[in-house]
Amino acid sequence: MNINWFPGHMHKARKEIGKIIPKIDIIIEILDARAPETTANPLINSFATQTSRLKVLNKADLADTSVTNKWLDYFNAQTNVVSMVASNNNLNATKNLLKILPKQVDKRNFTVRPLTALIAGVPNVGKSTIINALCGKTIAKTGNEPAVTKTQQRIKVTDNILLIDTPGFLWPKLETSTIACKLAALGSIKNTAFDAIDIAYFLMEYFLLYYPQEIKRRYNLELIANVEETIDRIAINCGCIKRKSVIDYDKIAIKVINDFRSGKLGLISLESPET
Ligand SMILES: Nc1nc2c(ncn2[C@@H]2O[C@H](COP(=O)(O)OP(=O)(O)OP(=O)(O)O)[C@@H](O)[C@H]2O)c(=O)[nH]1
Ligand SMILES: [Mg+2]
Repeated sequence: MNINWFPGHMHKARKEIGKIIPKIDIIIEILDARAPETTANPLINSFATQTSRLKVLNKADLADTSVTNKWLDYFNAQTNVVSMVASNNNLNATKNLLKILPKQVDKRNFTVRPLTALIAGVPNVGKSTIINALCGKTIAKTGNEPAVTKTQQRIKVTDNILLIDTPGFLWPKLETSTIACKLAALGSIKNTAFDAIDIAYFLMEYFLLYYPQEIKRRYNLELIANVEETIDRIAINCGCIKRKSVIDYDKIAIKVINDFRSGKLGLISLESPET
């Protein structure tokens, strides 16, 4: 399966980030805690080898906590990288960012020129939401779809800290279909750019391997069969049937994807440092 979604505004966003990198004290890379490796944009590495880096595993409220802890250990063991978790439902965790930031950059007088941090990441990981949480009010536009932020926005969160919100962007060629499927499942690729049925089967194969209990519980299944049969049974249990008893695969696929995205399946991670 080939999913590529790199519209013009992403190309522009990438160029504009490249231009301001020399004026940045630190890059705050927002990752999705459910897939911190897949949501790490390789283009950010390419133009910021010298700039210090803080990785934030956001949406931790949706991820498998034990896996997230493994990711934190994994990243914190790397040189020049500090990582932390953030989530919608734990404001204290997110606000921790303001305490960690000054410790990660070279000391200078921030009252003369504020500490300037660039918030970057793939679409829909929660960059603008984090900025709003830090400000305590809605300043940046957010939305449950990719490519909500279209231009850079500078926001002074304290007298000494300036954050720059940026539009999420991907990279022109997604190397493997696994990467593309995960980005699609997480909502970083526009829904119209992929086939929901492909993504639902991809997810179900993974869930049956790593999270079968969650699938049984959510869809009232007694036994787990193979992927095809499981999707068919779920469709029947959820009433995703068209006329003449034919399964509505589009409808059940969208349901499975949405159940994963919203956390209705439970706390699930799509990758761990070991895999
Ligand atoms: N469950 C959960 N949802 C979150 C969290 N952070 C953000 N969201 C949701 O994720 C969606 C995307 O958030 P945004 O802040 O717009 O994401 P963004 O990274 O700025 O996206 P672009 O501007 O499109 O690149 C919104 O529906 C948010 O409410 C979180 O920690 N937990
Ligand atoms: Mg945004």
